[in-house]
Amino acid sequence: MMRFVLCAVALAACGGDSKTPDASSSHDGAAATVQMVSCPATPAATVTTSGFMYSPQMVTINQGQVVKFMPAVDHNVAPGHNPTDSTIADPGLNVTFGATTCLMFTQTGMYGFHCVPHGFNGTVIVN
Ligand SMILES: [Cu+2]
Repeated sequence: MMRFVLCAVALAACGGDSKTPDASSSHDGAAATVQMVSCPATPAATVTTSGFMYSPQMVTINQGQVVKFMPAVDHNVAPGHNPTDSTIADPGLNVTFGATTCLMFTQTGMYGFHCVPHGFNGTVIVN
């Protein structure tokens, strides 16, 4: 009887075929290192928009810290600078128009992002 129960549990654990959202399925095939997380009470930095720019346009944080993005309804956040430069265009660096989204940066580097309809840029430096 115990043996049967253990097998049933194992099957249940392995039987799920639900597809986990995977950033590696993005267009360039790169796995996202920037991850969406629940907003902490005190994020390391907050990026909003002011007119046609991010405010602030550049923030510096430490590895593993979280940036809270709050673009206005007519602006969004997409990976990389426009035009493309040497900043990291991480596929996880995405925020919908007007959405409040917290992103954790788990790797050091200089991450670029931009607003798609307007082309202005922002940068997160992760030390
Ligand atoms: Cu915009």
